[in-house]
Amino acid sequence: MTLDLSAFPADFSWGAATSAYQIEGAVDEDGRTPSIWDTFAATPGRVVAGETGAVAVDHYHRWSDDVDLMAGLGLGAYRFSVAWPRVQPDGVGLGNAAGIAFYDRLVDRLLEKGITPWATLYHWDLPEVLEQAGGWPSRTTAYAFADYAGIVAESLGDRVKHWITLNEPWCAAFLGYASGIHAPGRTEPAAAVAASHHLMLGHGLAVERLRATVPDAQVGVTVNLYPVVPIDDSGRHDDAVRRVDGLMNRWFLDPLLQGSYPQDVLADLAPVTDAAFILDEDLAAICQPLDFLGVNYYTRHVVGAGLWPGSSEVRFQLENGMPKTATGWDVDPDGLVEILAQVQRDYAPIPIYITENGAAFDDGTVVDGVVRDADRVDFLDRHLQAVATMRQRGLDVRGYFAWSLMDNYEWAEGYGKRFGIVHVDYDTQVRTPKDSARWYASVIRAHRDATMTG
Ligand code: IFM
Repeated sequence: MTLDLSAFPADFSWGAATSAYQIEGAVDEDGRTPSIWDTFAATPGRVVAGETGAVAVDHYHRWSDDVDLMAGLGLGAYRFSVAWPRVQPDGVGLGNAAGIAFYDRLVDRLLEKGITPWATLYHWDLPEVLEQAGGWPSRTTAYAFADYAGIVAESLGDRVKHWITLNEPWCAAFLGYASGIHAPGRTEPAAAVAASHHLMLGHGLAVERLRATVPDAQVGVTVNLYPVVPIDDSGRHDDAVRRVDGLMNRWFLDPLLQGSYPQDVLADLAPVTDAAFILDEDLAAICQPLDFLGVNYYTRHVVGAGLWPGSSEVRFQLENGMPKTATGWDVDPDGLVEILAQVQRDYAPIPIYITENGAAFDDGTVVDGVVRDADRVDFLDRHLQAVATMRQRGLDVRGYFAWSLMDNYEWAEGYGKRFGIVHVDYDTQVRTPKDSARWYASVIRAHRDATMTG
């Protein structure tokens, strides 16, 4: 282990994360209606091998064993997401008691086991009925999201004190509505920009509901951040860096934390949209005081200017000599230091939680109850060391959630990419902690022992 545990305070949160559509299955039980992911996954050609989350890892039925599994690993916190179409099947109006009851049971059991529940309100499963009404490009979806947040807060807020409004709004907006590789699969750049704005507006309105309903709540939002660097130091690629950093990082961080959109990105977007959907009062609504910022980190982007002189078109360099995960992403723990340093440099101090970090690798199979995943152990070790480094540099990082607790449905990649620290046999649903889960449990134990005796 390269990890220096002395950098982590006694109350550091050691967690793991999942999301509803990726693990629950049971898509038509107890009143749940389709989400955009049910529709998307059922559309031929959208997901590798046509796989869907209809069964996923059957967590909807196996939640109790799964909580035992978490307790066995010594997790102090569990980040899950609430399925909007389970809790409010019509996307508007009343909550669905049977759907809410599932999260009631889950939360109660987590608390019984001494595991702090962290609820994410939106991890990409918009009720299909709301997409039919316009989806996130429509302003009404932001208001609907606030109402849904109110329902969940009223149901769980007596016990859940840690809330994340959105997971990775960049993905929801730009993969969902621009590239179309995620649900709902639209390829409308202007709509994607509107979607990003309405997601953030929905966040701001949801924060108000959460605060009104759960006065002692810790409320934040999770963004996926990437350090962006040029292909070379010639200076030729600086504008490409600015553009990609602008749209992937600053487009979200600036309004959420500073109450303004980056002017350079608005200018970049001018050929795509006049941004008339941004109303005067919106930025104040978006920029709510937050208790923490959730950061998901997976990799960096290496970018260059277009292939012909004077072109502003950005290209991503994929073959750059870095080791890769099974999804083809660079393994780059230094990138976590860099992006956290960027947040520390550019924004007012705010507590940070790493709400996702992890990697897909082509793990071995289960042999005698063991799964060897040395790549993942090394990955987690080095990324946690990056967190330690930033703590030593004064950044207030308060917790870390491994992505993911268990193998699950990796969106358009289907089940082929395994991110879990716990292996799932998709035929039998048997869970087997991988070496990485055992390693993570040993880190948590060692930290607990050191801070109790120290
Ligand atoms: O599986 C996803 C998760 O849903 C959101 N963040 C990235 C993970 C890996 O791709």
